[in-house]
Amino acid sequence: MFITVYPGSFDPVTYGHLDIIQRGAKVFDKVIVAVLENPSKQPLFTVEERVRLLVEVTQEIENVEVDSFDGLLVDYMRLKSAKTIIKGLRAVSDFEYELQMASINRKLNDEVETFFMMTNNKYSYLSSSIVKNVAQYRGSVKDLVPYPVEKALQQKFSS
Ligand code: COD
Repeated sequence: MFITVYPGSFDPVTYGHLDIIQRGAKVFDKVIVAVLENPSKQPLFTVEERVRLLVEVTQEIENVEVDSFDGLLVDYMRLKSAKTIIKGLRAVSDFEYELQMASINRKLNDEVETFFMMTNNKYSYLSSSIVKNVAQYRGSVKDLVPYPVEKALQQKFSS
């Protein structure tokens, strides 16, 4: 069975992420969407909230599992018996960072292979940060994130 891990912050999940998950699920037997629990970052959503939203928006894709992890990605992958990582690429700026990440992950475990999926042109400008920015100033995020995320953002910024 070909298990792949799609790691990220997903703070929150956007249509750009979801597109990568849907396409990844067509290529691999199982996609584990792994939310990083990063104590050095100050996320808008807790890890539990991010996992819950991901579960909700991926519930119709049979071979997708949502989980969270902390520490090194390669250690988490060993735990899950996964040998591949999928990442999304939007622009050249993503490439530099992702090349560095793929190289260090390979250095830490030379059996790990990173696969890159080009962004869907519709979502090439989309990031969680942009979504949070728009939502914070009460702009419409309807076309940027699934409905449960839109609602969760409204709740965050109204409280
Ligand atoms: N279209 C296509 N892809 C997209 C889009 C979009 N619109 N938006 C985001 N993506 C892709 C990103 O390129 C990325 O591949 C993925 O989706 C997740 O994005 P984010 O922004 O939610 O998550 P990141 O980039 O903050 O996640 C970073 C990781 C958690 C993957 C990374 O920090 C990590 O692996 N940390 C674990 C510690 C570790 O092992 N570090 C390596 C050794 S130092």
